[in-house]
Amino acid sequence: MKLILPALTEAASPAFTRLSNDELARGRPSWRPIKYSLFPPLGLATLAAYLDPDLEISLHDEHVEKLDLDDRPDLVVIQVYITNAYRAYRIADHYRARGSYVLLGGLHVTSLPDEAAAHADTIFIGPGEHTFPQFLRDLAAGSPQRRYESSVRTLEGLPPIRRDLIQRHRYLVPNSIVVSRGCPHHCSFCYKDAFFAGGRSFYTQRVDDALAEIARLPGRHLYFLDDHLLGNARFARDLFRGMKGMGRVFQGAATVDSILRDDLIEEAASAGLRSLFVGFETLSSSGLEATGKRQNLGRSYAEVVRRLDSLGIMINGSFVFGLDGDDRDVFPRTVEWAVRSGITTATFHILTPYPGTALFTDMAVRDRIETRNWDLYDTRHVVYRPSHLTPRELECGYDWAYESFYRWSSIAKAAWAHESPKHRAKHFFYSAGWKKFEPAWDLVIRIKQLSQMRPLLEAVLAPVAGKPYATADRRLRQRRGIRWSARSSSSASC
Ligand code: B12
Ligand code: SF4
Repeated sequence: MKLILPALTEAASPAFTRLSNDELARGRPSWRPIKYSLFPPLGLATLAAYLDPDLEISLHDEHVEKLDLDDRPDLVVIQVYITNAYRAYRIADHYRARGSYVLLGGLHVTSLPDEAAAHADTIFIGPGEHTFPQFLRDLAAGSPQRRYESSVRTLEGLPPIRRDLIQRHRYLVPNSIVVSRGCPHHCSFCYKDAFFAGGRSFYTQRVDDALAEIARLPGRHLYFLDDHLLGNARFARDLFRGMKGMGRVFQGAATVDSILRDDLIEEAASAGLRSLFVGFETLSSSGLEATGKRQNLGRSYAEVVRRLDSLGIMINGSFVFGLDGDDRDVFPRTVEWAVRSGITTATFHILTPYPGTALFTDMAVRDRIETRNWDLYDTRHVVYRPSHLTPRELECGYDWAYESFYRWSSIAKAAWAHESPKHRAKHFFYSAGWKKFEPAWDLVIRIKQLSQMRPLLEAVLAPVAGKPYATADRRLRQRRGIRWSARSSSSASC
């Protein structure tokens, strides 16, 4: 049995570039090996847990290794994202021609089941935690179905993820983990509502199970890939309290409103949260309104930054360009704000209407979808007709935003926005390390020494002279009405 995460076209054939001459002339940022050597295929390792442990199973991630396609496995399980869809279909066709039974599942299969069905013996719609074991039972009984749709949604009683199948040394962050699925919000551009249609769209593990999974992970560093780690406040609070004292440093993602709400973020900081992906998306309220991102409306982004900063939590800000109100000013306005605010790293996206989303349906009705070449749905290309920008202006503005945000002078300026020299230094090294040393990362990946870089990552994520712990715990105590004093701090369990 073989489980495969195919790579997107660009990664599978680096020698071949799909950039047009115009793009090449503009020196568009291209394939970044380090981005694809971050996380292992967690979804497939999750599914592998349902297989008989005595079976011969192999798990392959084409982003980090060359696939051997000369074998003839009985069963091939392939995960399909939008940008790897064509590659996934080619691999599926190849194995079916060799007599293997091929399963396709994942986000893109869920969005476009009929497209995927042409390349598979069986397809899976939605999360696989219940449909995959059902399929295995049907297969054993000799009656596998052509199509399975997930409707039962729970993470209770999951078998432990088969992390033994993951080649840890190939990843900078092998300890990726998800303790919930989905999100309580409904942004019109997000994959979430389509993927979780037909059942619950936000649910968590039991806290004890999540803590047990964390305890199984070696090392200190964790990356929570949950869409919204603070989405269920009670669950998150119990999780963070359980994590206190585990000595972890971790990264995750959360929304603007959840950062400002009560003291959950302090709990997270004192459990070890050191960097957070925050969906700011746009500085325009009409843009937020139009995309259904109401949880950001009327919230002070400056206060979000100030709060995270005071806890020593670095910020990876996410921003989308090409919303209907966006004109040429959106690029300098956004970058200027991000640099001035001291955002540590920025992820810019060109608005991308994924099939299945409300955004896609709306654009299709208005005949604004310009291409259905899924390779281009990578948030770097314009695939629809923007309203106040030409596609070229949008792509150039996006490239300019990256170039401008990660210029040395901008990194220095953003780092300088923090109060303490240590925080400034940490910002500077993290941001520069991520974007300014591409050839060095490539070399480390080529010589298979990525795991040697993990202690460095942990060091950068270490608290700034214990400040975040102290600040977070002091605030928690103040909120709970406990007087803070030097004596109580030395005897406290925190
Ligand atoms: C980590 C991550 C990455 C990582 C690596 C992915 C990896 N190694 O798995 C990196 C940084 C490389 C990455 C890159 C990109 N990503 Co990404 N990424 C994610 C993220 C945050 C987590 C994925 C994850 O591990 N989820 C947890 C596991 C448990 O769930 P899962 O993988 O979906 O697997 C479950 C089901 O899908 C299903 N399943 C999957 N395959 C199969 C197969 C079978 C047979 C069955 C039965 C079931 C099944 O069962 C699994 C268990 O429930 C998701 C957001 C999210 N919450 O999922 C975005 C996400 C998947 N990424 C997205 C995008 C757009 C991209 C990029 C194109 C864009 C960009 N600008 O970076 C690139 C290209 C990706 C590619 N290879 O083609 C979109 C996908 C949209 C879509 N409709 O496909 C998402 C949803 C983000 C978003 N909110 O828009 N990504
Ligand atoms: S808050 Fe994030 S994960 Fe949730 S629906 Fe909006 S974009 Fe998707």
